[in-house]
Amino acid sequence: MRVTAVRPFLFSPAHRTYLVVRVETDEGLTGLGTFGPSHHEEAGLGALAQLAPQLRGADPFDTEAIWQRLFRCNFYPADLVGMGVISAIDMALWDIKARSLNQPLWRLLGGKVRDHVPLYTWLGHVATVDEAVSVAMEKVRAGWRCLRLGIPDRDGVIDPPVAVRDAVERVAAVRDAVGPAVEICLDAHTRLDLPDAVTLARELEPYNLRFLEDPLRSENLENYRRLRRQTAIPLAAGEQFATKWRFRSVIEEDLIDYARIDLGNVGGITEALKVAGMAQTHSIKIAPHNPLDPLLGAACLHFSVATENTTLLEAGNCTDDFLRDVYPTRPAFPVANWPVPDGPGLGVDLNEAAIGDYPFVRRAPHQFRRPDGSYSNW
Ligand code: KDG
Ligand code: MG
Repeated sequence: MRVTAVRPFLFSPAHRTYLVVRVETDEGLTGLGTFGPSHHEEAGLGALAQLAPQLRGADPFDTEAIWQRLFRCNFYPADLVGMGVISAIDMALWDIKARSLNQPLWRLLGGKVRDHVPLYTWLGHVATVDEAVSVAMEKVRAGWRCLRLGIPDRDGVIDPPVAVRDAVERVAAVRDAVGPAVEICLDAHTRLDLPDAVTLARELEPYNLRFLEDPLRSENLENYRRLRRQTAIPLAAGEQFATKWRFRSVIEEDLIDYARIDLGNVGGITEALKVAGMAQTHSIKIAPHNPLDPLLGAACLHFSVATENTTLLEAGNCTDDFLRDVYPTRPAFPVANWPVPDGPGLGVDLNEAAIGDYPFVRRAPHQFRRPDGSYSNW
């Protein structure tokens, strides 16, 4: 079997833009993959145009050799955008491999190590403490057993001390409402600098969180070393990391407890498996980052079924009705625990005709400010 074409699809449903890749072969089998770096999709299209010719005539089973070639062919090591493209291609190649053997993808990754994959769900944008409690209770009544809150902005302004107080207040109220048995995570989304991250971590310790995610910007790992020395709260990071090399320090220095591997950013399934192995040597768990669509969700599901230290998966946008027209087939989505899927490959089909209903729209990314008008991570 040989690769004959790599076809990109850039489209913008209501809430965000997607870049999906279909790899085609001379045997009629095709595979799908999704580009992870949000708000970089147009750059991804360009990077894909440069990399795709490397794939023509390749054997889809040669995922390791193809990964090496795509990563090194342009001399300069691939950055986040390049790795987003390599991730999408890699996912599609694994999809083809599994489909050619008529097996679910997890079987090619070593088989299942669990009977289902525990999930956590977002509370979404909640404007007040009361709303956070009411949404949390709604989720618990629906059967969810792990909830994720965020660091609230106030009308697009992130004033760190205020955001920290607001976040702690919400966690305290939700913990009080749901009780000790329901797990809570908080995603600080890299919005804080070290002093505020230390305050947040320490003030959250009494609420027994599963983890505190992205407490700091990911460029300066020295701050993770300093934060780690000042709190016992479990830390999670990694959604912004492209390649195993970016994970090396946080794993080897035990700076995190959960690696938030994003299969659309890190370098696909091939690279994610390597990071999971690195993490296992430090008893670091994996909680794959899954914010995009049912296609990334399916890749995360198969990966989670087959990797021992993946103990929790972000539910993401994978409900059965989400972009049903674009993805008519996908693993059925549950509440709380995702069963092991049994369809061939990733188990996702793409309806190209439906994509035409969502023409690409260039949208400005979220713009958060500090009170003085300076720019904040969102
Ligand atoms: O894709 C960008 C955001 O949607 C994503 O980063 C959200 O941090 C996030 C998460 O953990 O899902
Ligand atoms: Mg996050």
